[in-house]
Amino acid sequence: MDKDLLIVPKDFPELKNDTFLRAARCEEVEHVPVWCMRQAGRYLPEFRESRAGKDFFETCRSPEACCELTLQPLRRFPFDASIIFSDILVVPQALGMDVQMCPGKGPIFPEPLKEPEDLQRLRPKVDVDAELGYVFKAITLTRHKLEGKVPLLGFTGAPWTLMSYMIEGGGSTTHSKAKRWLYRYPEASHKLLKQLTDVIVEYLLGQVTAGAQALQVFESHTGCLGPAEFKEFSLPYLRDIARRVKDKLKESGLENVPMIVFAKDGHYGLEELSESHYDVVGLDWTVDPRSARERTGGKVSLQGNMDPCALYATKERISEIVKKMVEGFGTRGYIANLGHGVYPDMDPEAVGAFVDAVHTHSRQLLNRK
Ligand code: 1CP
Repeated sequence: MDKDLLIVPKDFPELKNDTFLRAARCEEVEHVPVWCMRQAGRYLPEFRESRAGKDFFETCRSPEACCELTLQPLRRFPFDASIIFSDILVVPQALGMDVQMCPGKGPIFPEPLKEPEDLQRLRPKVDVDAELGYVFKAITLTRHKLEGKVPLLGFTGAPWTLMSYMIEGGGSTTHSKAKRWLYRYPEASHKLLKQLTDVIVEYLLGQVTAGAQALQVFESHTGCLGPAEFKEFSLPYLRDIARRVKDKLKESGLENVPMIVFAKDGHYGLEELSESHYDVVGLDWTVDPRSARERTGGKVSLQGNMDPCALYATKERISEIVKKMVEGFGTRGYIANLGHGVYPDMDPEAVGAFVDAVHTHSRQLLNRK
C-alpha cells in the first residue's frame, strides 16, 4: 500500500444495523449486539459442503469463496456483525514462510524458524498489496454482497501469536520452542516482533481501505506468558499496532473504525489492555463479567465471554447463562460473544439459541430502565 495515499472511502451500500459499532463506542443501543468467533466454521453443514476437498489456503485466496463463507452464518442467524473468512497465518506466508493446513491436524510450517539466523529467510520488506491483496479483494467483495446488513470486521493475529507459530511450526500446548527464543534470544525476538508489527499495521490499514468497518487483533497465545513476559513481548506491540493504525485512520478522517484486542487467557493484563488505545477488550470465559468491568473502569467496551462449551447445554440453560452474563456486563459498552471460537461438533441450533438469548434478555433489561 502506498503510505502517502490517504484512505478513500469506496461506494458501499448504506449500513442498516450499526448496533455493533455503537456498542464499540459505548453509545446507546436497543439491544446488545452479538457475534461469534468462528461463526463461519465447520459446525455449519453448508460450510463443510463448500470446503469439501478444497485446500484451506486456496480457499483463503479466493475472494468469492471467502465472501460466501462469511455470509453463510448470517443467512441462518441474526448476528450483529460479520468477520471476513481468512486466517491469521496468511501473514507468515506474506513474510515468505510456507504454511500448510493439514485436515484434522491444523497448520504445519514445514520449515519453522529454529535459530536467529533463520530470520534471514524472511522477506525484509513485504509488499502487503502484492502478498495479501487477495484478502483486500475478499473484503471489498463481501462489503458489497453484505448489502449493509451488518458491519464487516477485518482481523489479524498479533505479533507474539504469529511468532509462536513461526517457531513452533504449528499448534502447541507449551509453546516452549517459541518461549525459548524469548529467554535465550530476546534481541532477535524483538526484531521479529517488530518486523511482524510493521507488516500487521500496513495489513490492517489495507483492510480498512478495502472496506473493513472494525478490526480485531487476536493474541491467542497470551496464556503461556507470565505477566513480565507479556509486558515485554506482547503488550508493547499490541499498543504500537493500535496507536499507528489509529493515527493513520485519523489522518484520513476515519476515527470511527473501532479496534478490538482479544488476548486469550491474558486476564492478568486486563488493566493494561484497557489502556492500550483499543476501543474494545475481548475476554475469554475465565474472567468474571463484573470484575472485568470494575478492572477496566468504563474506559473501554467489553466483548465476550460465554464458555463455548456452554453451547452443549440445552436451549433453556443457554438462555439462563446468557441472562447472567448480560446482567454481569450490563447493556452499555458491551458486545456479546463467546470466550473463544465455536467448535466443529457444536449444534448450529445452540448458536441460534445463544444469539436469540442475547437479544431477548438485553431488550428486557433495556426496557426496564
Ligand atoms: O477448514 C477448516 O475449517 C479449518 C478450520 C479453520 C477455520 C474455519 C482454520 C484453521 N481457520 C479458520 C478461519 C479463521 N481463523 C477465522 C475466520 C472465520 C470466523 O471466525 O468466522 C478466523 C478469525 C481465524 C483466526 C485464527 N486462526 C486464530 C485466532 C483465533 C483463535 O482461534 O484463537 C488462530 C489461532 C488461527 C490458527 C488456526 N487456523 C486454523 C486452526 C485449526 C488454527 C489453530 C491451530 C492451533 O493452534 O492448534
